[in-house]
Amino acid sequence: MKKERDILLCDLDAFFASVEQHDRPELRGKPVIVGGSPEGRGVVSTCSYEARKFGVHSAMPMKKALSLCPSAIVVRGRMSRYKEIAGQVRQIFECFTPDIEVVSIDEAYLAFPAGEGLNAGQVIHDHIKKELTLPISVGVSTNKLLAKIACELAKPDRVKTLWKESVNSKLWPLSIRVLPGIGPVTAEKLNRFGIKTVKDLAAYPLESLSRVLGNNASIIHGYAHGIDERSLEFERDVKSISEETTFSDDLYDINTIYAILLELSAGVGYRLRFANLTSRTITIKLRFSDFKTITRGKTLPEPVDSDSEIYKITRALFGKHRGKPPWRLIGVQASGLEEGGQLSLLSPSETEEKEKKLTEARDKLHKKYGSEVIFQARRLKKGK
Ligand code: TTP
Ligand code: MG
Repeated sequence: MKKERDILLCDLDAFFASVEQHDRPELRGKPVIVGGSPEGRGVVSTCSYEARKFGVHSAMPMKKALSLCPSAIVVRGRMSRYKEIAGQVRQIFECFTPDIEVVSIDEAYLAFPAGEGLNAGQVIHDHIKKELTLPISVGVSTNKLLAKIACELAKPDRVKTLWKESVNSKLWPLSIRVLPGIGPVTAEKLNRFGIKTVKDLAAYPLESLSRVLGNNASIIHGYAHGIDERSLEFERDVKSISEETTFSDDLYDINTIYAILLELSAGVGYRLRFANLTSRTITIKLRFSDFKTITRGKTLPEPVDSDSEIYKITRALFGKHRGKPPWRLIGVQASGLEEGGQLSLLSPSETEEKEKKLTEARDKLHKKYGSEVIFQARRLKKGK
């Protein structure tokens, strides 16, 4: 039998916007939108809760956002800063448990022994408020689904539980859209059968539901009853680690691509080392403006985990397969994972020197190009 554990979902509130408000006190209490420029095809990455009152939300065209909230202050994204803070948040999580599944840049599931979840959630919440002065919401339950929904109910800046016993009173009144796997299209389909709330879905016979939802019906029906068998995927169990970035505008500049590749490589490298893994196959993913998407990989004689090695490979792969600009998305994936760190053929001082140079190069590129690139997609993706 599976061991009962408490599961927490920790998700920072209005993450990019909160970091901007943290770093620039004059933005606090104001509607702040992080995203691309209103000219062109800029979209909202996220916005502060003050802006959400006006109906602004992620992925909305910036033009529309500003027509809803003309007083909003628009800030271009600073991905390296958000990543830095995400790293600090993760370090805090690591102080409390090694069992962490990172879902996205600002969201992670944490597991605790049964009965300890609520206390852990409160302590983590308070710790992040105190150490980083950032708002975070924490959902506590015994599975991922209920922890996630508890977190939605907790937002902003609180800790909430949603135990199985409260499914009828707290989950059932909600829209079916809260359930994973139910996007706008599926919701619309279900609405046509009179299924609007989670309660409607829970009461709907599974057999009939299968005719509408196919193979996913029993899992989603289970969700409607608060049942979720998904286990946490710790980095030590995953088969690949990847990060990718979609640009809000088509990107033509090759140096910006190099800067992004460097950052993605460093992100993947960090996560490999964090999980004490090395990778034998490094792959890049490229999407062109016509949405054609390619992946090209290289399998290595010796596995790697260092930022500089990964960057070198991705840069060479990009050079060979870059095709015709502009580009819409770029991603880096490490697969062929093996336990244990990379054996360095260099002496420690040589390695240090190499890493130092790399960091300097990264900082230089950032200064020059960083602010021109708006990251609109969820950046941290876990491969399967
Ligand atoms: P989310 O956690 O989905 O959103 P959020 O933290 O801004 O707000 P909430 O309080 O609802 O959690 O995403 C985390 C960050 O990822 C967000 O701050 C910006 C970025 N992001 C985008 O760039 N584009 C998107 O479409 C979404 C959803 C997020
Ligand atoms: Mg968030």
